[in-house]
Amino acid sequence: MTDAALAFGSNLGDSQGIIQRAIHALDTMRTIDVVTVSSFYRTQPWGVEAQPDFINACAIVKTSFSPEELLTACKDLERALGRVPGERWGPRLIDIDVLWIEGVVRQTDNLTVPHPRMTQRAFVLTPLLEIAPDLVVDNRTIEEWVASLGKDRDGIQRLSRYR
Ligand code: PH2
Ligand code: MG
Ligand code: MG
Repeated sequence: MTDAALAFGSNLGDSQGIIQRAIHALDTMRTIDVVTVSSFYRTQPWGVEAQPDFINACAIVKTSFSPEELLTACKDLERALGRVPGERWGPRLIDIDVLWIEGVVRQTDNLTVPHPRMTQRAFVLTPLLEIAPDLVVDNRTIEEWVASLGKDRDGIQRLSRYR
């Protein structure tokens, strides 16, 4: 089993409920164990600003999937939960991103790991800081990446702890 970090985002519908369903569905798979889940955070939309606030969370999992299989499982689950194609950076029912996989650095058409924007995005780093502050990505810990964000973390609000 390999450690991996996943990010969840939603800004349509019952966002907390749908992220909970996504995490539960992943944990039910024989090939994935969910180890730790962050709190939910309310975050201001990045990229396209005229859209509802997002709910974001992160999880650490153990998986026997290959990187491509893990990505496919996440994309299939997004569809099963009702995600339909939409605008880039725009509103979405559920987004599940593969952030990091232990020992894996790769760039293919489908999958770039570590996620190319994870070290710049407060909505990813803030939940990840809660559950994996010492995780090293691109030679720096999550704690160090968070420190480099400065005031970009303003406007991020921690909501309830995951149950
Ligand atoms: N996801 C995006 C675009 N913008 N903004 C926030 N706050 N949270 C997200 O998860 C997010 C976003 C595309 O994946
Ligand atoms: Mg995303
Ligand atoms: Mg995505």
